[in-house]
Amino acid sequence: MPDDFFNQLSDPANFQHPVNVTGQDKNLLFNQLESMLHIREAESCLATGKRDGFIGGPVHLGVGQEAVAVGVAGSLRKSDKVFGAHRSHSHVLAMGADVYRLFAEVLGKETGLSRGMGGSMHLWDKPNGFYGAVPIVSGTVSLAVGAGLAAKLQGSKDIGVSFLGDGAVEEGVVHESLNLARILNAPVLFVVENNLFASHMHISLRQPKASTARFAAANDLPYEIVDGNDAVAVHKAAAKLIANIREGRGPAFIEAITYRWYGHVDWREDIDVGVNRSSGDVSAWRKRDPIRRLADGMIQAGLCNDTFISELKSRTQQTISNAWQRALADPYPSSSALLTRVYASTGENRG
Ligand SMILES: Cc1ncc(C[n+]2csc(CCOP(=O)(O)OP(=O)(O)O)c2C)c(N)n1
Ligand SMILES: [Mg+2]
Repeated sequence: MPDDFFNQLSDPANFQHPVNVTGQDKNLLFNQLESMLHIREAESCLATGKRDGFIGGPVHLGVGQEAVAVGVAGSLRKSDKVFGAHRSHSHVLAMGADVYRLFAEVLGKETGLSRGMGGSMHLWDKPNGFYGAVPIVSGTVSLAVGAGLAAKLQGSKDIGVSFLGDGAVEEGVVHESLNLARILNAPVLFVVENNLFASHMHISLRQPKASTARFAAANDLPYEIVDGNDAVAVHKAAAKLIANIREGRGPAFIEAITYRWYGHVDWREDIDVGVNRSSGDVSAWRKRDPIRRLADGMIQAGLCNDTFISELKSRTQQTISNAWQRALADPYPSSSALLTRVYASTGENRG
């Protein structure tokens, strides 16, 4: 029963066990572990950078949710068209973006992914298949349908991917997008990161039922509900659905149940402003850490040991620290840059 499984997954006392890695490709597991650590350390660096006053704009951190982006990205190509939203550092990094350019963007530097014009919520990295994150909740969902449809009309096997939140699903355009994708058989994967909150409000105060997969069923899309803190579970669901989409069988939907460790925006936990967010829940969810769980699963399977994990962590921290220092030293865009790339008519300055 989907609702029963959802209810088990949304209780943080469950699913704290090591990830089952039996039968999984070894290289894929190491890649997943490295990628999640990379994202975790990058976002931890941004949390500190924001707290210490280096970052001007808001920063929406997805610490705790890394397995969703990494689990899906393992089955994507750079020619696919991936869209995110306001909490998309994990999505762009999982697709292979240079963390230095992400940092430069968040700092408003001219070397940033969007040339310093957008900040944390306007990320763009076309060479790695990331077609955009925007702060307008649900604003990119229909674009992913259009991009998937364009790929289909061009005869490629590429797909559109929409990462969206449980709050975004409350916008009408999501339901129109699901319907249109299905009726046109557009190659699109919808990935709902259901972290149980939209801003500060728990889903039980917003929806009669907490699982968003019922909207996939209502629009006749195949769907999977997965443990969003288990990279292998996300990978298995994504690999299966993406293979079907590439075969021309139309759109599909994943609902990944997860939780963000920080509050809605910036580095605080937001216990006091969260409606139904308690410190007990946050600490229970921290025990369902997707990185620790994959590491434990790999150690249990004899693939690595604790020394390997701590060395990998130190190496990753060094990479992140170097990228941050380099981005900090970069210049801001000049004032004349405000007028370039406003119109796209000439083809000049694109890219
Ligand atoms: C159209 C629109 N409405 C409201 C907001 C304000 N807002 C920003 S994030 C957010 C909550 C989004 O929740 P969800 O989609 O679950 O994503 P999460 O923050 O949990 O990752 C809201 C309401 C917005 N940016 N855009
Ligand atoms: Mg949410």
